[in-house]
Amino acid sequence: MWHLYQFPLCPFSRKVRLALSEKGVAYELKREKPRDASDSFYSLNPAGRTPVLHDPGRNHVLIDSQAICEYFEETVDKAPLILGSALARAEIRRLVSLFDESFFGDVTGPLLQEKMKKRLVLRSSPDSRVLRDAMRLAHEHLDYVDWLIDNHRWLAGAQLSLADFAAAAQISVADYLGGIDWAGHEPAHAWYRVMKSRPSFRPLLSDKMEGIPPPRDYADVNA
Ligand SMILES: N[C@@H](CCC(=O)N[C@@H](CS)C(=O)NCC(=O)O)C(=O)O
Repeated sequence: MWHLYQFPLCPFSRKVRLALSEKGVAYELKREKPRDASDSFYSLNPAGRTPVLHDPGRNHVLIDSQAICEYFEETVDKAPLILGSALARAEIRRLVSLFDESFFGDVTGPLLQEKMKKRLVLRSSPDSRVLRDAMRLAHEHLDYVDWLIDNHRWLAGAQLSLADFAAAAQISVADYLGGIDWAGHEPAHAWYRVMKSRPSFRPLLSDKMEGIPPPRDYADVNA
């Protein structure tokens, strides 16, 4: 059985949880605090970052959400997530990287720093200027999601793909931290409601970070 080392608001671990669940791969969650992790976690990943997937029986270790998702894409036939022609697969990977890097760098990362790390680790107040900037940039990213959904059924085209799960994973963490305002983003909001109502999403929505309650509508699939 695979063990997934993660914490509830790690968007990259959420992306892996969604992909594993869609593909029907069984795993057990192991809670880890990046940068304040146990020695056994550092021995699996000296970089101290989540997610890490470990199969203790075979001593296989997979690190990095994209490497993990690609591994299961290559080894599990069920529910292909990087699919279609070479051109279509390149578009899926482009969008995954856009959300993993730009959305995380602009929105999820600053929100996690200001609303989670400062509260739980540094015991300081969030910087309202950083929060305002993150929310402004979230609107710009959601404008792009609106445009994609106005032009295709799913983010990367006609098929549900890893691009949708990578984006929804980032957005779900930003939403938990109060950084998403759906006003003016009806196409993106309708797409996100569909993502939220997938069975693979349910366990994520019920997961809580102690000391940081989510907004009232966060787990409501109709909200
Ligand atoms: N590219 C990596 C990013 C992983 C990452 O940044 N994880 C964060 C938690 S969400 C982390 O462990 N941060 C601690 C650190 O960078 O020291 C992936 O996709 O897995």
